Amino acid sequence: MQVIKYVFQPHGDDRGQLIALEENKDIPFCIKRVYYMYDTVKGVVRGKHAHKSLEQILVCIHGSCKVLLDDGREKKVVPLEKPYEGLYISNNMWREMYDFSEDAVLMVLASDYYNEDDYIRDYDQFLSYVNS
Ligand code: T46
Repeated sequence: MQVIKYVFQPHGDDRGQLIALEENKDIPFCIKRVYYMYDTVKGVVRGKHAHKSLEQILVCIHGSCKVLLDDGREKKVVPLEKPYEGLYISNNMWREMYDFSEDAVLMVLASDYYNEDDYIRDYDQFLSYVNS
């Protein structure tokens, strides 16, 4: 499995840092939705699903967390701890986000609107789906 992590170019000056993300340029798809999670309860595991067609980029803009990626054959753990790094998650990829620091803010840029029908929330169903 190839892990795709983008390193965004900050526009830094003597005031600090600024990162701009443009669709189809810094982000490899049209951004239809942005959401973020914060105040994540210690020990919690979020995600635990895959998407049939959604593509996303995860950026931990504050604090840190880990992301488990699973394509049905191989699993990889990717730490997210820099506000200038973005983890690309393709469709057909099981993901779990965990080990959130208390101050973590995880922002997600998504290629489509929220659609519950795009989710595969059962792991065995995911395995059948990707192996079919
Ligand atoms: C994903 C990972 C990285 C909405 O109403 N609109 C939205 O756009 C989203 C993402 C969620 N919701 C509602 C649905 C649930 O009632 O917010 C609640 C929590 O969503 P969920 O349990 O799906 O959150 P996570 O953290 O398990 O997963 C989310 C995304 O849903 C998912 O697409 O890939 O983050």
